[in-house]
Amino acid sequence: MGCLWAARIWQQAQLGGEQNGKVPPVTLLLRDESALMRWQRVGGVMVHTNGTEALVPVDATTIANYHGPIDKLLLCTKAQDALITLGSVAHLLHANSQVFLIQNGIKSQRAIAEEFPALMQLCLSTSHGAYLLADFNVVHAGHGQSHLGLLKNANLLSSQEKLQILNSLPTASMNITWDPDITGRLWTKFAINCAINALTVIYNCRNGELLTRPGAASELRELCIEIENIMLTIPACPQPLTLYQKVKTVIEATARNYSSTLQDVRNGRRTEIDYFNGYMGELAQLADMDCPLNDDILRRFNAIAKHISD
Ligand code: KPL
Repeated sequence: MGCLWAARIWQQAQLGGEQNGKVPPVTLLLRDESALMRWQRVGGVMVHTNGTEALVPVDATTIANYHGPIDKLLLCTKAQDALITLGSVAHLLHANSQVFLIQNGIKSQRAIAEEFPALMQLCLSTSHGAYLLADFNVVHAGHGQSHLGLLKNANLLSSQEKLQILNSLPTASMNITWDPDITGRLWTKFAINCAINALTVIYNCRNGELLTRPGAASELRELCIEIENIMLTIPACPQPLTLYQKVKTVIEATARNYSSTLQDVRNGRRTEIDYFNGYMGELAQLADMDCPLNDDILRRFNAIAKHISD
């Protein structure tokens, strides 16, 4: 996702720059020298879209070598790395910096809001599909939609300011619209991920098969009921959530896809399960509720995927 967004922002900046004679810099902040060497071999980000490819000469450096300041930061880490990564560049931000968070779930966004209360925290929720063919070679697979909004103080910005923010982003290529209730959207998406992702690993199947395999289909229904009850304790979550209907719609739209969590497990990558069903368990506990099916699903998931540590 980081490669795709960096390339699309660079292309957008180029268009804007052509109009006003000034191209704002876009820099990929990489975690270490070895990532930087891999980027140097490509010389930017190669974007593959609909059978065509284009080398987008996005600049890059390591976090350690970047001295800022950062006006806009798009944080493209997994949920579990978001807070610590933000902490590692926080000294480069200033009072008017805008931080865009694109993580799955909502736990990491809430943790960041608590740790950095003064930060302008914009959250992005996107259904664009992207995967890496090789280092810095990204396929923009499914063209979806992106929603952007403020996690806290939703009314903080004027219409003019929202427009300015949207105009600084690749609104057309990433299909971005402003969402006045991004928090509700993130809670809903979180609940949907909790219903789908772990089950696709347990049944080792495409999203669509969760509706057709008898065992999976009944567990999915029961899990949705359990999750919906927990979500009733979250005032910021839209009520009624009608989770099963929403999950069914998403599954039908992505029937041939493998969930991001199953892809992570198959590729030996760390998953975000602690930020999905793990967090759901924490929320149940906070509300003094039991969630036996979610607990059982976590246990079965971990038996399959616990060996993965990175
Ligand atoms: O967001 C997804 C994911 O895979 O993480 C779903 C909604 C399950 C679509 O695949």
